[in-house]
Amino acid sequence: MKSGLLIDVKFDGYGKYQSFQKQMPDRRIINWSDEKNRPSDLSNINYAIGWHPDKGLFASMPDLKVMFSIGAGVDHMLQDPTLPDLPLVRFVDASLTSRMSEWICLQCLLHLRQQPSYDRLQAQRIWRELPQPDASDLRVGIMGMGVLGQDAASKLIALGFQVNGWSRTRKDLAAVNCFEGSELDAFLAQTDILVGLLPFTQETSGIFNSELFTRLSQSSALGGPIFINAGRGKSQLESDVVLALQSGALRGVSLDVFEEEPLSRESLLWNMDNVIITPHVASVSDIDALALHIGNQIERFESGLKLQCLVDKRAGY
Ligand code: NDP
Ligand code: OXD
Repeated sequence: MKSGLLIDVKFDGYGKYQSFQKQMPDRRIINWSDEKNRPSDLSNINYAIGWHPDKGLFASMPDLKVMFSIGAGVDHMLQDPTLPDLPLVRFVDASLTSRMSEWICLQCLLHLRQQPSYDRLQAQRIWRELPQPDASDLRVGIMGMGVLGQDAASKLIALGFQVNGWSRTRKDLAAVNCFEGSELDAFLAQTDILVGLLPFTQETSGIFNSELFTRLSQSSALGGPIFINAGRGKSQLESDVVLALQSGALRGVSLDVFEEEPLSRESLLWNMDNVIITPHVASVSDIDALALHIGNQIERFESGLKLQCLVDKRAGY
């Protein structure tokens, strides 16, 4: 039996843990959420998977060599100040990427085609045609041009939108007007639909706020800027989002992520016009794909190859 892989994630259903055993039949798989069967001896466990791992757990594993995040984001994992100084691999996968692009394209199309307004009219049994701009009249600005941002950009372009991208380092992408960190002003001034696909770090904390919303283009064919966020909730100030919707600084919003999850039942956002809420499901990790990814990375590591999808812990993503 090969060294152990500890899973400190509460998956719903035993079958999800079985995916890892099927993928790695000769490895000892330890399900940490099965409290009754937790081993008391954590030696000879070289790998650990987490999302929001128990504080200090990974630090208490004497033979740990590589840590894995079950998601693309690693902010939860980096919250543990005792996290050992070991390689941290995040989840990058075709199914995760295309699911996110589906959600982003869906939200852009819902706002383009005024679906929230049609939903309200339908509820009142009113037959009324609303203005219908072309996708090509609208500039989608994506903040975060990593794996997910770049894929969403190419699919939005295929739908006819104009696409701008902003990231810490400038990208060179066909058909996307790319901006780097210091060019945020110019980027925002050319953005009608703002898409957040940023990781949560010290720099991105609260970045989507009133001051930023007022810098968005005021000449949108939709009558005002739209804000869409599927990155992390703590990058947005929800009280500012509400104020911006009330003042008209934002015309519509789609949010998949929130400062506190689940979103409080008291939040004003639930009942506001032109607000679409989904419960952090824009792109859920497929467990079979995750098990395959982790199995492949362990195989690479054990054959002396470089790990892929490594996190830069100092940058925070
Ligand atoms: P990547 O690491 O591939 O991309 C992150 C992008 O953000 C990069 O372009 C990076 O710039 C940019 N960035 C980071 N910090 C800054 C900054 N301070 N200023 C400007 N740009 C910055 O991540 P992914 O695309 O794979 O994922 C993005 C995020 O999406 C995840 O971290 C996670 O939070 C979220 N997510 C949400 C899901 C959901 O279901 N809602 C599902 C999956 C992910 P540069 O390229 O220069 O490094
Ligand atoms: C992720 C997420 O980071 O689902 O993968 O939020």
